[in-house]
Amino acid sequence: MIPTFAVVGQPNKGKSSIVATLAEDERIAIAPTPGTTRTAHHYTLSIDGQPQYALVDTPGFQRARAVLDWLEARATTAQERPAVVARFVEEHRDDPRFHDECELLGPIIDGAGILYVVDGTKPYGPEYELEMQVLQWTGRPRMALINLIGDGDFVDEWRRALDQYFSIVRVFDAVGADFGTRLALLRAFAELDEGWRAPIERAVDALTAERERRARRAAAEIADCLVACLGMVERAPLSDADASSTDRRRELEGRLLERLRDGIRDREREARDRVQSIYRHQNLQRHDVAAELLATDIFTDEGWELFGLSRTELVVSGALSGAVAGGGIDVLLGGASLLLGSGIGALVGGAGAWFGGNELARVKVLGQSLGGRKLQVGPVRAPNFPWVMLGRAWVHHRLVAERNHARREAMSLSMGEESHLMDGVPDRLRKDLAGTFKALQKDPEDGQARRRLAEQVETLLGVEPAG
Ligand SMILES: Nc1nc2c(ncn2[C@@H]2O[C@H](COP(=O)(O)OP(=O)(O)OP(=O)(O)O)[C@@H](O)[C@H]2O)c(=O)[nH]1
Ligand SMILES: [Mg+2]
Repeated sequence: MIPTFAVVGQPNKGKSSIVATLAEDERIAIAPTPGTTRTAHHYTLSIDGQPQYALVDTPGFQRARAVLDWLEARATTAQERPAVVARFVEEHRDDPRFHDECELLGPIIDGAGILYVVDGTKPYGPEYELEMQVLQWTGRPRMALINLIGDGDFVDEWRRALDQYFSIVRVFDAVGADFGTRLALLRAFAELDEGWRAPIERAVDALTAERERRARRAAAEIADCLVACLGMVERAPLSDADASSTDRRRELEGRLLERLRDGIRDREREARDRVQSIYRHQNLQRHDVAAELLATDIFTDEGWELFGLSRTELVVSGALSGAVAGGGIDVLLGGASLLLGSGIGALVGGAGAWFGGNELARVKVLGQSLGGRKLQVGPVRAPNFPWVMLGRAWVHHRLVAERNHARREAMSLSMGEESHLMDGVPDRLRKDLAGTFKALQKDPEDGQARRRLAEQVETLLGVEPAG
């Protein structure tokens, strides 16, 4: 049997939250109403298909006094106590009065360790003593977790009480705990029972290795998305009538540009979903954060200011030179600058933020022979474009990777007005990325540049964003 821990306590103390955090399961029901969990449920944390440990979510204690009375009326010596608890469960399986107690004691009798959860922001009281005694009667290894739900601080009095019944007492913030804190808690589990030491150590190693793998996979997804978006184009047949009327051609360009932007948005969304899946956060909401920056559309000045490079950074990293020196728009037919002043400013929400001239996307006319001509819009040429995409992906990854599975509100990003995300990127890495972006903007199929990008993104994911 893998190390298994039954998470028990009174209703609404964060038991399910602790299970969700440690089992990395975002589907477990967590709610502010007591009695959310009605039956005991096993959740196994597996890595690469290998079960590592299991948590049992249970309903809260309801009638500890009655249970204890029943137990005390039956056992005479300490060594008989666990058997008497087992008998209690056996005899009350179908008794609705003790439904919750049978659900929570069952897994313990079956061999689970006990994680007893209390809320350290509420005062200690004698009613808890009864359930601690019931747990003590089971004779199973047990640890107490002081969760912090509200604002009060009664941790010291809780500690004094819990120390009497539990070999290990820890403060553990179910919703706020980050990866390191979770590992520390797992290591404490290993101390509860000699038999759990080796499997828990294996689990800690597996989790650590898995975390590195996840970052690598996420970096690859982000790099793939960048490459796809840097090379993305939209094409449509260009009729003679379209070609000869400036208005009609501009209208077509506008439509294609809109399609290009949709394509980029979709591809970005797809990459976000994949990164969230890697971290088992498939259902984490992003759209509720509409007011928040991460949800801002990629094609806004605000997003570009925040996530991209500043003008100075663009120059210093060398990202600007080529694209801006090249300056104009690549028009193969007509010789006119199709995009300049053609309403693209309005389409993209102001050209100022693109930091590199007015050009957003390249416009080309392709193929003048048999198949007829085509108008092509894209790829996006603005020098800051890959930086904005990368900055957004970086922040999203950070939020997802750090996020604990008990936390259910939508993601939000708090960054100061003045903060500039990319300030946190080491100069060397920024220069390397600029070089790779330039290579990819020139040739999105450049295989070496693609590999370099995946590596550089992986390095970036390990950097703490500024702001
Ligand atoms: N701020 C904060 N809220 C928490 C924490 N842990 C739990 N909560 C909240 O407390 C409420 C109850 O959490 P649950 O995990 O459902 O509690 P439970 O003990 O499983 O409750 P029952 O299943 O009803 O017995 C939820 O609204 C949680 O979001 C915490 O560490 N910090
Ligand atoms: Mg619950």
